[in-house]
Amino acid sequence: MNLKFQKTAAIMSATLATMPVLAQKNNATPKLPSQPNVLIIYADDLGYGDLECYGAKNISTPNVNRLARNGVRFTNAYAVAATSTPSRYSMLTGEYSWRKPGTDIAPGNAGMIIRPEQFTIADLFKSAGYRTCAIGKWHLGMGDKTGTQDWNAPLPTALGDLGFDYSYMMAATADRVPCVFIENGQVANYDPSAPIEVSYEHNFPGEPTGKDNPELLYNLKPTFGHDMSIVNGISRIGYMKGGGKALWKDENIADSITTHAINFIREKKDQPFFMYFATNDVHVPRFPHDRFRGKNKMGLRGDAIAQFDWSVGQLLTALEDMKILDNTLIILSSDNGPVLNDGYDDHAEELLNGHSITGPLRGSKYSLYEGGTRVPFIVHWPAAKLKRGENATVLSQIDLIGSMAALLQRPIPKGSAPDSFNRLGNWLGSDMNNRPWVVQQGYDHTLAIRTPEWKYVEASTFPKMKPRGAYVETGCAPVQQLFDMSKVYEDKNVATEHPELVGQMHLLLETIRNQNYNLLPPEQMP
Ligand code: NG6
Ligand code: CA
Repeated sequence: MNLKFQKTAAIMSATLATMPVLAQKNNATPKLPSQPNVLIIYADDLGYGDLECYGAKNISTPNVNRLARNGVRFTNAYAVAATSTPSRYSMLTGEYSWRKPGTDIAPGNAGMIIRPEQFTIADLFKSAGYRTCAIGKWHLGMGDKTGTQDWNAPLPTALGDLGFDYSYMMAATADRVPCVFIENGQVANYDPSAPIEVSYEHNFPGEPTGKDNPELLYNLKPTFGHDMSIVNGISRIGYMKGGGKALWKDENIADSITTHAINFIREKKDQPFFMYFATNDVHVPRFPHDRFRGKNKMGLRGDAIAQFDWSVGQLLTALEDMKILDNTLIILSSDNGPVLNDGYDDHAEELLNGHSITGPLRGSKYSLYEGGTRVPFIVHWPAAKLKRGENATVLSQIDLIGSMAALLQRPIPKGSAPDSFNRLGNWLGSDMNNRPWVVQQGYDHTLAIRTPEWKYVEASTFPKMKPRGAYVETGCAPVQQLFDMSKVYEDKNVATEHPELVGQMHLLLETIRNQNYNLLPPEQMP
């Protein structure tokens, strides 16, 4: 790696960096069919080893297999962070979450973290004449200010202000209140006989909790945390009152979001659509519908993977029925790595039966090791005649906006999506040049950077094992770590053997952290 910053290169890159993404270094893209529908299928906590097409043996995922068989299946693709909120924030805005305070795991009453004035992926598609929608798990705040929402009225600001024409979302996660869907900024199926109140500070008088009323937990019990309000026989994080008919039933969430997604697609076939379909599967509480139960030997976590695969199949069938599958670009991935015990007694660990949730990778959700952010990533677009099969190109979800801007031939407003580059050729499998580096964010704000050959984890005082909740490796260490990426499992820190390389990787990370893309030598420019 050459990190001698040459002045001319710096000046050249400085000029490039101020231009819209379209004008930036553009990796080779083939001639493409115009105006494809774009469907992002975004699983929650689905691991690198959790799908049959990524080597899983105990579970069958025929619908995802079909996507992989007829598409490109990536083996070095990364979510930006090892947890949901920062990962989603980064992907939808093209700005690294670690630049923006307030992007850590959000409570269900968080105010909108992406602000209306920010440019999002949905704004981009809208500017190109697409119908846009978001369905499923949001986890990026709704309403103006944390804790001030009146859930009984239309929220003053919601996804409509971020470019989504239609939205049907859980405010946060299934393990956080409020346990209702928000449709276009209002509680769906609102029940006026049961006004909704939400607090992350105190319970409401007379309301049972998992802590005090474990006898009411007829569906799932917590293993840690998750012992506040009880909805559908499952205790959650946070307190809520009311909801009545609007409260979700966990076993129906996949059906509900899949139906809403298909309805949206069917509504108007003559205009292209962009859909962000973010599943609750396979996040906790894992409580899939009965018809997915007991068909694999991994218990509820396996059943949730089967349910995810079913949702994928339903979408494929609907697109096929409407004869639009051919010109729909589908990207399937996950927001972060997988985890076993994340707070509910679903026996995920005991029932593994030899399954590895991260395949050959070290670490898991919350970790800076590869299992935290290296995720399944499949691209499917029959009309574009992509080069099918396995593809080892290094990619990051941060480049979603930059790459879609190139696809749509639309500019990105100056100053927006500052960290997102056009890697469309990579994403479609036509350009095999790796992204020169990928930045990974762990549970805290410690960062790692991976080049195709090496991975550097900065020194951190954060504990080696996550101190609360899931007991997993954070990847943090008080010393700098360097791993040779030709060895898949990161078990040998070789930092002391390569001090010069450590220095270069550290400098590269600092250059990116300071957003000095203009100082990167051309070969390090994404
Ligand atoms: C943690 C929760 C965990 C999960 C996670 C968010 C506890 C003890 N643990 O704080 O269960 O909800 O947040 O997961 O409450 S994520 O995939 O949405 O980031
Ligand atoms: Ca997640």
